[in-house]
Amino acid sequence: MAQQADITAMRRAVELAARGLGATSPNPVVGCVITDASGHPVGEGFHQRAGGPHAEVHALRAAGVLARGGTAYVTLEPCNHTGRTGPCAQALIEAGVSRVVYAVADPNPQATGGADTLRAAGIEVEQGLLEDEAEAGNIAWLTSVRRGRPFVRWKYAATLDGRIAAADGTSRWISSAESRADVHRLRAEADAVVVGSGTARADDPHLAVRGVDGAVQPLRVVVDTEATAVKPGARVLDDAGPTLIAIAEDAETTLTDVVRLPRAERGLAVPALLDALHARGVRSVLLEGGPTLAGAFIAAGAVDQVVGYLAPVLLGAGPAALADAGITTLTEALRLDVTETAHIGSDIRITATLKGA
Ligand code: AOF
Ligand code: ZN
Repeated sequence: MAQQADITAMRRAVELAARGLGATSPNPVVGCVITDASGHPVGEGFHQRAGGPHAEVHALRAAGVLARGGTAYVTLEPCNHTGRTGPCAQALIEAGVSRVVYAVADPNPQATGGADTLRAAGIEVEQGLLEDEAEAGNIAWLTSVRRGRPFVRWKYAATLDGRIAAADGTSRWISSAESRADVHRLRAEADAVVVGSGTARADDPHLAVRGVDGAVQPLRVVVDTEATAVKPGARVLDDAGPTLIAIAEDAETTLTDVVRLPRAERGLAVPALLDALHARGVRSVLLEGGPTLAGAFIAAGAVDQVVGYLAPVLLGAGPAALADAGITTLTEALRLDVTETAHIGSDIRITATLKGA
């Protein structure tokens, strides 16, 4: 069983890693804590931006000579490659640490192998401490590396009876101000925010991040198959951040920042859209609506995580959060695992992952 001191140090490393969320893409979030030979914390660090020093390097710099004979706690297996920075396994060996504890194995084929290098140098290496927490904290990057496509988080806000608008189409504001602020945090964590043509037409959404300090604006993506929903002057086309309009190969448009994609039975082919985003460096997508696009993503098996804001409001009529997901009978229902519930303002936020995702 892991010692309490090990757990405390790794929990801190997981906390540190989270500080990089939204700023490190296409690289992971990573945290590191170094303790000296008697177990006292002497250095910590986290990965702050892609191309910058890795978490281990920040922590080793802070620890200096006190790292000798100590332990390094890292949320991800130390890298073994010379990429934009040197191999962290080597840096740990040179610093003289005698033990390395890491939570999650590195799935990146270019960087993996750090554990073996450390062991070959006579360092005691342990894997798996707080693996679930570290995995959850780095889920977007880990999923994108393992699957070769962006991690997709589908977010919606609905009434307690599952409706996203009233029968007459009015929808502002179902969820509380706190939930809407929370969504800006989700946007800030994502590399791209995606909506469909129905949402673009009905709401003229801006999709930029507001109210999050130091936020990097995500790529705003509108799936506008027929190229009819986004008109010149639309708010999503302003200069608050980059924008990409995805349209069908044969659609006509005067807009310039478009990507042309093959059609699917209805709308655009979701895998082709994700490939196009991945090729642009997008590692995480926040899918914001509406129900038709969410249904297309679900039907394509392209949703990894669902974040639902449920407001204590009843409507009794009006569209549901999800439409046309290709499910007709209960045996086909998608069963999810709830990973978190939270009170956000007057609402309940439910986070769930698709089984097998
Ligand atoms: C990071 N930060 O703290 C750790 C990483 O692009 P590079 O050369 O910086 O290398 C990135 C790879 O290094 C990354 O995909 C991951 O496999 C490994 N570890 N990366 O950006 C870090 N520890
Ligand atoms: Zn490294």
